[in-house]
Parts: sequence; structure tokens; C-alpha cells
Amino acid sequence: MRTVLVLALASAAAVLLAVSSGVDDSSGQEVRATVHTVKMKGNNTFEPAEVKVKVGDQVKWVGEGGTHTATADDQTNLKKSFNTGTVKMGQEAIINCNNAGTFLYHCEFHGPMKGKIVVE
Ligand SMILES: [Cu+2]
Repeated sequence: MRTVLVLALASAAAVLLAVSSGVDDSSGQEVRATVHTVKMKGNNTFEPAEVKVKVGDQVKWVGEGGTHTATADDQTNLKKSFNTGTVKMGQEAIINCNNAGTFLYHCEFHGPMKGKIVVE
């Protein structure tokens, strides 16, 4: 059974809305977020290590081997931080990219395991 963890950069309510029913823009049309998948590999790498997304898109980490986290380097900034917690093989974690910027992240278990999200 797959476990999906849903996390938010800013608002938990916004994430749940986005995941379950899309996001309504001001015109009332439903806008689907583009989901960018990053694999968490058994060799302790994120693949791809860098993703470029647009505001409103989502990044989904998929555990393909080992046990990892995707933890923002800037976790002291509550507005921007994210942390998937532990993602094991077969599990997934999703965040909403609500803020533009460059977000460096790492795995809490493997120091050299680093990634980057550029939100435009
Ligand atoms: Cu790791």
C-alpha cells in the first residue's frame, strides 16, 4: 500500500484543496498544478537533483530505495520551509510550491544527498 504524505510550503488547507480538487483561479476555472516528480534513489541521490517549476506547481518525491527525507535547508524560515519526514521505498510526499525562490534541500540521513527547487 502506498502512503502519500501531503505537506505545505505555506498552508495545509491550500495543499489539500490543490490535491483533491485542483486550484480555482480568479476566473473560476479549475487549474491543475503540474506535478514534478523527484526520485529518491537507493544510491542516496535525488533524481533529478534540480527541478524548475512555476508558482502553484507541486513537487512529488517518490521513494525508490532506502530511507530518505527532503528537508529544506532554510527550515528556520517557517514561511518557506518544508520537510517531508521519512520517505521509504514505495512512499511519496508532495509539496505545493506557493512561493517563488530557490529552495535548497537535503536528506537528513545522508549528508551529501542534496537537491534544489527553483520556483519561478
Ligand atoms: Cu537519504
